[in-house]
Amino acid sequence: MAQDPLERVFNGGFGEGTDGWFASEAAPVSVVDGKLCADVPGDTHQPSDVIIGQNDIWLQRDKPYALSFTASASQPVRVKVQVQLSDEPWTAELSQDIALGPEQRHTCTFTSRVDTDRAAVSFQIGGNPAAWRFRVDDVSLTGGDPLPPYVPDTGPRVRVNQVGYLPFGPKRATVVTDATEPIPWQVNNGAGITVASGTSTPRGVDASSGQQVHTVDFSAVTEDGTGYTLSADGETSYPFDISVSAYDQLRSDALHFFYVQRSGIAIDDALAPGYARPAGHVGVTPNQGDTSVPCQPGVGDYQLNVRGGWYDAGDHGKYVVNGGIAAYQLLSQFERTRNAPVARPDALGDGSLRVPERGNGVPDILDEARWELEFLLRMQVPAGRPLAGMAHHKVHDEKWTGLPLPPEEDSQPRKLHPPSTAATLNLAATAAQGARLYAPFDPDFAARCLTAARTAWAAAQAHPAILASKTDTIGGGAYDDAYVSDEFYWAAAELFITTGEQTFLDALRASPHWTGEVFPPSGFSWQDVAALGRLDLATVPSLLPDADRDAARASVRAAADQYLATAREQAYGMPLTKDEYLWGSNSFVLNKLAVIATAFDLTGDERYRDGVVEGLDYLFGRNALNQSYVTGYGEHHSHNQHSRLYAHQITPASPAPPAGSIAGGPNTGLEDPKARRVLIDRTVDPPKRPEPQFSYIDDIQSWSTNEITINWNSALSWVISFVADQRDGGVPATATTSDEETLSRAQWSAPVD
Ligand code: 9MR
Repeated sequence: MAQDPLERVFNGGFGEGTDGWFASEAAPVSVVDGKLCADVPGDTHQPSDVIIGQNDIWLQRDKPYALSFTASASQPVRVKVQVQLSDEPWTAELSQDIALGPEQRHTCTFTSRVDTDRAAVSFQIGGNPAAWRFRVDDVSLTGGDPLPPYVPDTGPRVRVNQVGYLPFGPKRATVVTDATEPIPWQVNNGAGITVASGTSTPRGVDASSGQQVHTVDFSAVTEDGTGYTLSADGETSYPFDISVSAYDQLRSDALHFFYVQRSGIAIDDALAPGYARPAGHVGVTPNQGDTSVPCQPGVGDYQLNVRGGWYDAGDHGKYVVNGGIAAYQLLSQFERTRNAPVARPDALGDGSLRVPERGNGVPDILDEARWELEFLLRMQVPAGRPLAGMAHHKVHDEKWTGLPLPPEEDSQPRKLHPPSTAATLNLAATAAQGARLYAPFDPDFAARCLTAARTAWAAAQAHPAILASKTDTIGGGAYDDAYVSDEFYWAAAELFITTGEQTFLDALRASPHWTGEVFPPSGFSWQDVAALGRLDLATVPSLLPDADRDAARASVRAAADQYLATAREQAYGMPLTKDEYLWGSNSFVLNKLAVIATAFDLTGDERYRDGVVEGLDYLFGRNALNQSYVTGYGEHHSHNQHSRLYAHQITPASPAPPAGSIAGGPNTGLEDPKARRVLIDRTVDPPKRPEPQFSYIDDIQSWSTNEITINWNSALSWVISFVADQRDGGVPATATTSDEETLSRAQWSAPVD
């Protein structure tokens, strides 16, 4: 049945579990027989000591409302029912004491004196002397004008890359229009002078947005400038730049994100203005970590000092599998500048980033990656303990904390969760990678990395199937992974590249991924890491036999071709099909772009580079929502991402996510209640879920569409670094020769450019 358009309460019948409802920690709630049930303790003093309620309720001034619900109490009690502001000054529009006993329907009426979208319906059920059980069902608040279905603000129907186009690169845009025939378009420069015009290409209905669209190609415009606009069908796009340096600042900002996410160190205002904070989780009260963190019961009777590393995302957890792929991508971003024909290593060199280690003679990107690597090493089970050499899967709070919460104020106990094969192999892979990259700068650290990597490899061989539990989701994410053959392949690849030892080549050859597919159609991810090994076998100089390297390179090209074919089918130009809008979809786009970029590094074929450049347009606004998903970049950009550290949307005193933070992006799974509540249209029967590209909301509560994480920013950072390296689009002469020649010329030699 379609929802009453006057209904203000979401999920008042609890058909969707506890979605949309909050409850005091003292009274855990569950849904039993379709009713919300809570065991209310008897030792509280006043009604407001225990509250069950719902926020984000809309009220209109001078309109009458009726709140009704069916409730019962296991023994006679008095409770208070309120409709009130959910933040200061907390004033109540309705406040009524009610006696509860056997099940009964109650109705209370009131007229609102305020206009607000931040009211709450609350049942204040504390203050009764003995413990009791509260049951409630069919909560309804009706009144006010009918609510229109949610319509996102999508701005002009002409969709461009709001950040900028590279002078040499492809310049395409997408126009949402009902026109069935080609329509005229024109590009104006910042002075308002028309510099190009033409007609569009109708593309029919776009599968991932459900929109009827045309594409426009204005690649012929190559002059540097700001304030360009594209007009078509009576609409004018947001302004954009054409600039050789369009991505230079983002290259720095995308990496700066990692500094601000650091655990275990005070963030310096001089380096990150507005983001200064004391060190988080260094054993200082109220923190209960991370300098001496005990194992979970049954896992071990020891503590580890696991300080440092990066906070994973909007939570304060630290997870070895996700830390692994993020550290890999930073190290790979650096390593690429050593091997790729078109690269600018100085852009990542010492003094290039806003980090405390600048000026220490080590490329800053390696300083940043080391912050994580040191943490990963600390997660290894010490010699003499059960499962020695394995890595603990994760360390995080015992319970989920609320927003906002600066890291240094987190008072939850933290625990080491059981070691896993996947975490152990992430450690082996990244430590092996680190061993070769830090060797010129700090041989002792490099040696420590290699020893840890070998130990981890041996431990994983001995315990090849210890899998992290997918139900271990209290207080932190699971990062579970049922298949670890890809982690074995990746670790073997990194160990082989670094050491050249036959054992690791044998392990590679024995892997199902040696000849098998390693590039999933949906793109690689923290769970699917064989591609990382293959990309390095294809690009990093090693003792890999030539024929095997050729095969690895051919597979990268084939995957890039496949991803480009996907992008060509999309009127918005990105390599993502309508079925691939999953949690972190923006990172899937980026990781596919990284594969396409690698194909360019290997071949110099400009089709690949153009594909990467065009794919980015989608992330910076050429999409159904006209949304740039990177904070601080583009006219209409995400800035309310889910984070306990950057909770400006909730608390003005807390900063917004730093410039250069990428949001997870549209996710048809809509795994959080905020996204479900806002994006599913319940005024129709059956309720209508949004099209894939519309499955996103820039709201801090929508963690499944709008979180920030280290593995998404590492993907952004890698790709932006590639694109920023391209400068004016010059391709070294040799890059058009066979790829074997290109790479052998570039191997460990002085970089071109
Ligand atoms: O990025 C992860 C995504 O691939 C999973 O589908 C999702 C659910 O398991 O978890 C995501 O990771 C989250 C992690 O579990 C906890 N920290 C925040 C991460 C990003 O949302």
